[in-house]
Parts: sequence; C-alpha cells; structure tokens
Amino acid sequence: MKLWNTRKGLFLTVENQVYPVPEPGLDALLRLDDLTGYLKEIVGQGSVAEQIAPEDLLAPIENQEVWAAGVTYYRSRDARMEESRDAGGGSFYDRVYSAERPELFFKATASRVSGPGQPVRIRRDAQWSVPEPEWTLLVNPRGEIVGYTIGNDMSSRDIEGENPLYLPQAKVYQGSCALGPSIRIAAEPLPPTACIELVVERNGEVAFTGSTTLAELKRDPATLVEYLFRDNIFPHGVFLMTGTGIVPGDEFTLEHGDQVRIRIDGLGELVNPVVRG
Ligand code: DO4
Ligand code: MG
Repeated sequence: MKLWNTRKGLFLTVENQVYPVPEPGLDALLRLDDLTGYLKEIVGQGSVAEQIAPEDLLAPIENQEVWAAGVTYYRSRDARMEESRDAGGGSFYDRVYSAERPELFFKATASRVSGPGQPVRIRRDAQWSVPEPEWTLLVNPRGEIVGYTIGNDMSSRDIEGENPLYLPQAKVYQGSCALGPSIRIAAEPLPPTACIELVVERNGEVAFTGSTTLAELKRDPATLVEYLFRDNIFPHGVFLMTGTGIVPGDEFTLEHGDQVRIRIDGLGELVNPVVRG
C-alpha cells in the first residue's frame, strides 16, 4: 500500500483503489503503534471513485527531518575520491567506505524539500551539480522503518570536492532535496534485485542515464537507522536517504531546464525540473 500527500489531504492506494486517510498528517500517523493495522482498517471502510491528480501531489513529508548516508556504494566512493584528490580525498572517502561507522549527515528540513513535479535547485555559486537518486527510508519516532520512498540528494560537487568541511553547503540549501512520489508502507525492505534508474533529460533528449541495484548498497538499512538513532531523538520520525550508487562522469553537470527522472522498482518514479538560482 502507498501513502500519498496531496493538496486535498492524505490518501492511501491499494491496487489502484484510492482511500482517504482521516488522520490529519504524517506526524500523527508515525506516532501510531500499529500504522499498518490502522491503514488496513481504512481500506475496510471503502474507496472513493476519484483518482489522485498528479498536479495535487505534495512532498510526502510533514515535520520530519531528512538525513542522508554517504559513500555507501563503491561508485560513490570512487567519484568522491577523484573529485577531492587535491583536498586529500584519497584517504577519507576510502576509509569511510570500509569503516564500521557510516557517514550520516543532516540533509533537509521539510521546507527545503520539493515534491513530485516541483523544481529542485542548483546552487547559484556552484559550477558542477548532480542529482543523487537514493532509496529513502521512513523511520518512526521509535526507530522502526515503516516505509520507503525515492529521494534526490542534490549535490554541488565542486563545493564538496574543494574541501570536505564544505559538505553542508554542497548538500543543504533551498530546493536541495526531493522526495516522493508516495511512501510505500511496508516493514520489509525492497529486494536486492530492485533497480534504481536515473535519467536526466535536456531539450527533449537524454543527457545522462544510469542505473544500479540495491545489491550494490554496502550498508544494511537497519544498521544505518541504528547509528542515526544513537544519542538522537526524532519526535516526528525521520527520512533517511541511503546514498547514491549512480554518479555521472566528471564532464556532466546539471543545467537550468533539465528534467530529473528517478525510478525505483516498487516505488514508482519521481520527476523534478531543475532550476538555477
Ligand atoms: O560524502 C559525501 C556525500 C556522499 C553522498 O551523498 C552519497 O554517497 O550519496
Ligand atoms: Mg547522496
């Protein structure tokens, strides 16, 4: 079952049937002891005829913070080592890839998150920007993974590569994150065969395309969550992006007017136009 946040409220879909969710928002849903049981009861109450209009969709977030894991795929380790070679990146990205403690960083508050169809931004002072397509976990305040969605960890590679201490500026800015199109409510993770695909369209043509599978993800989602909740509390729950396994070649940078399409098996497709400044 999938949960959709819309201008008309929250809706649940099961096999193309649409069910209105009376709870006022995601914060309240995440506080429930048995979210799946509650949603199943809603299905029992009957569907509505109306389908969800794409233009009504909002990012599936209320007061949750968004955090992200980094260097969880070999491709990401490689690309970061290369981009930060002059800043000594050869050793710290390599070390974090194989360390027991994962890299976890704060990514966004809800106000910085774009929903389906809404623009994501390139920083005004960045020259080299990429989308990062990431399988994203939704975790309740008790640290239980209750759902999954698609995330885009927009990143300024020139800023991040210049000095690792610039990471927050490369990663956290207005419009630096997209989530959606919905949340798949499920306790069990996607299978390792699940494919993640990224397509960047420019002037109606494909400017970049790449794919990976969850089998390439080095970290176990439950362990990432366990580290995130060490000495931290998330009263509204939290989204945790699990890192990117798709990094375009060094010659590629996003441009104003591009369209970013991220598809993950079982989760659908998240599409966002790109704007600069
Ligand atoms: O350490 C830099 C960021 C890594 C990241 O965002 C990723 O691997 O997805
Ligand atoms: Mg990332």
